[in-house]
Amino acid sequence: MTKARITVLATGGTIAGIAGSALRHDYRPGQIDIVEYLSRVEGLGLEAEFAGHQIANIGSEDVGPKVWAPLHEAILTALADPECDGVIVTHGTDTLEETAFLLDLTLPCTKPVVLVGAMRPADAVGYDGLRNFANAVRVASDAEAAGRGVLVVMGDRVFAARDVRKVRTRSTDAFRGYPRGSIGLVTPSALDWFGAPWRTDEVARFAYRDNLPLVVILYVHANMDPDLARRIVGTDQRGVVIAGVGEGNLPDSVREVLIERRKAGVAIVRASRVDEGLVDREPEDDPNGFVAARALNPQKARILLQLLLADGVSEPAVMQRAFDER
Ligand code: DAS
Repeated sequence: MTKARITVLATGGTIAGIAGSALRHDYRPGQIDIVEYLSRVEGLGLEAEFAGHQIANIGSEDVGPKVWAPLHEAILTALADPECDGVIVTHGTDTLEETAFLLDLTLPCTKPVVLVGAMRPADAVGYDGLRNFANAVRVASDAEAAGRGVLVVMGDRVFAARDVRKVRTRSTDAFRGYPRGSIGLVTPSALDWFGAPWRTDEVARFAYRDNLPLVVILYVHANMDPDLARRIVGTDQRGVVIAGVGEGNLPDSVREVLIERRKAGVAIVRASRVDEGLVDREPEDDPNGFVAARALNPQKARILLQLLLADGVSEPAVMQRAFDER
């Protein structure tokens, strides 16, 4: 069997982290470089050849355009390389869903692109990083993985980037997919897909840009002071994502502030602070000019809104179509 040729792009995180003792909980992310990491992988006997590149070596709480720009460029180079069958990105788990979704929206769906992390550092009892990586290799080596957008492999599951989110702070089973759940199950020796690819050979939905427009997330809570909303939502940002209560609800007094801001040209998207928070349009959205985030959580809704604004989209109806897309 010919070995798959996988490009591995390392950004840091717990998967490359070291605690210094198998019994310690605290650890430092991004301590193992890609050369050392791939030397540890060699012992697993995986059916793949690796070309490793170090993009960064940091905790993902610090990931932003300084990582995204070289990462996006390196993935495009790998996708264009006939000697590359698939791409794996090793990444911290804290903002993994945001990097995965940004890439999902700004890359073509021609070859597998898989993000993977770990919940325990490399010297922990029960380190999950090698298993997650071996699973990611199985997915990135499978031609059936293309045409599904960017994928995330964690805890023996395969998630679509649009669906995945971190739901636990401390568990090797920390990720869920919503609304689709996982789109496949994977172990180092088996891979089962649920359903066929749905974006085969699709071009990138948006251009990648470094300087995305400023969009804030407004977290709604009981007894919220409308003046707080007025202070947070100035007119210097181009958009606001509301992490609303329930199905994207907010106090009338705060809604009035946001209607004012909408009239001043600020784009308003209603999402939910609820984990599996589906937010559909409500009748008032039309006159208010608001957009419903549908199944996207606030942090992902923010990324999609930034890309729409960067593309010059201002009409709520056009924005809504992008939020309705799968
Ligand atoms: N260190 C955090 C991060 O880099 C957690 C992790 O990697 O899992 O996201």
